[in-house]
Amino acid sequence: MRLEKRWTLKSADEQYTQQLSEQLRIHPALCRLLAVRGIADFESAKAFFRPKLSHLHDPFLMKGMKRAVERITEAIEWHERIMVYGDYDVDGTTAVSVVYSFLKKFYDGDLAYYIPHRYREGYGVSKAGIDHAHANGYTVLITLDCGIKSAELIGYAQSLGIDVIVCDHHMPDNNPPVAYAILNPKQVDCKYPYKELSGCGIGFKLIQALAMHWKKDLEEAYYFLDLVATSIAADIVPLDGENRVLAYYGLKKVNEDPSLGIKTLKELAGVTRTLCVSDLVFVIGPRVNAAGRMDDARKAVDLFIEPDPEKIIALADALQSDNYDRKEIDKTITQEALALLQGDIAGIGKKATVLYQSHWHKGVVGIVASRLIDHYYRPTIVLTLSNDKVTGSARSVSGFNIYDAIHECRDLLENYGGHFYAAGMTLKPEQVQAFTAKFEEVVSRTITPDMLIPEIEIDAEINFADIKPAFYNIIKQFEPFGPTNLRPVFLTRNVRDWRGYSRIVKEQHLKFVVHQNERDVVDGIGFGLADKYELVANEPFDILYTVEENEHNGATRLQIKVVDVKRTGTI
Ligand SMILES: [Mn+2]
Repeated sequence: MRLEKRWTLKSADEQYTQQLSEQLRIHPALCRLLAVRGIADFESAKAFFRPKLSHLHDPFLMKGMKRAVERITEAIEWHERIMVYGDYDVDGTTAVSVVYSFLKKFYDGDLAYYIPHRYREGYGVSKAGIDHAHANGYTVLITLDCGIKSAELIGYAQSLGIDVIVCDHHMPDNNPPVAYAILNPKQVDCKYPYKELSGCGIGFKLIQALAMHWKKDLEEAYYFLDLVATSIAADIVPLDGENRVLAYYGLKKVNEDPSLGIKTLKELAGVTRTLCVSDLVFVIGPRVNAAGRMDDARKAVDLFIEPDPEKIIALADALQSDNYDRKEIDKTITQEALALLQGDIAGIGKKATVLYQSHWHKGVVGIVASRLIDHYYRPTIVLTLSNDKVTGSARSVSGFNIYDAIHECRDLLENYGGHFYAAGMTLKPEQVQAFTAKFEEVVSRTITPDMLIPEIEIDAEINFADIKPAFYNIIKQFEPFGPTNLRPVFLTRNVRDWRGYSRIVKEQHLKFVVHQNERDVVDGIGFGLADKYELVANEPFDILYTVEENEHNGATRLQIKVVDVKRTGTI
């Protein structure tokens, strides 16, 4: 079943579009794309199209940076024991790898890293971790991608004589920890000009500051940009501002001179093409994450900090096999979940999905929740049993704040946390039924009907005649694509099949050969669009697509990747 989608045109400042057209003298649709991305004039367009490492902000603009750098420098001078502590996901493990490896280059004293176990210790700073640091004489603890919400535990560490440097990008609440230093641009009194760094991005700013303070070549820090780019992709942070520069140079490193860990993962995955942001999300990310989901995330860090190529191959193999297990489990649970939903007659018309099975694997419930939304487009929670507690993950649909909805059910929960689009919770098994009913009640009361229809956002309307190499060459310069800078989606109205050439391929897909005004024939592919064949073959329609380059027999040519079609006159 394919869900009908609503089409909306992204808003753009008309004055920006106008000004850019005059200054850049490129196609007005391209100026609109820039305006949609908040770019107003020639100078900002130039910075966007030509990212430079010199555009990176001064790390010392970040509150706490000077104090953090001085404390680490002192720790090295006095040969103190330093521990780098991070979360078990891609962002956390890359952050730990970057900061640990950088320090290792300049410090031959005691340096260790610590990743909490996903199931035994859970997310964030753990008491077991602090006790371990204290028992072994560590006096400086650098937390990465976590810490800002662990006021109590960080207070405990400080009371044991450990100086804690928190590097986190999560939103601080009104009970921030009293740490030795806190690096987090989302603190209200932090003047740092860019707020959307990943956790590993904050770790990068720390090593950039250390390199500056120690008068080292900045290349020593830039060396780690492949891991920083991986964290940006996997943590789904915006791809604008400083993240765009980091991702741009990080991808360059991934493709031209990757660290051995990334290179080996890429080879094992059998990928030979030039990697883009979505490859970091779908090829590298899952393999790094699989370690923590299936077993122990320390394998991921070891892969990135290990100098011995043979050991790297063994570690990458282990991640590859964890990822294989993860995929199998993910597939089985998704099938079971879909079968439950299909069999649930009483569930028809519900505004939310809540599913619970005690035997489901805790490591994949979030992934499964996302997959269910592709079939049943509504806020979704998938629950399982772990250590006598019910625990689960929530994923939302565009525009609906799932964290707020869960917060409204707090009297039935033991614990919960998260963001607008994703959250997690634990509850007692006997509360599952009440929670399911309450969540449905809250969602049906607060969600608007249009939020339950998947949306496709359009960047600009163009004619087929506009699709030319010069036009495409500029689109290419919008890369890397990612959140806030997605591959542009174009609308062309009133097109028709060309001489009956459009056809269904492999039962599910639709091969398009279409024209506008009896000329400008364009071809392309629409994955999963076979059910639109009757419309496409017989009637005029409006079409949404991205423009792609296709290599065939050594020649490259442009074609379109069709996202959706609707009968002309219906939008
Ligand atoms: Mn993170």
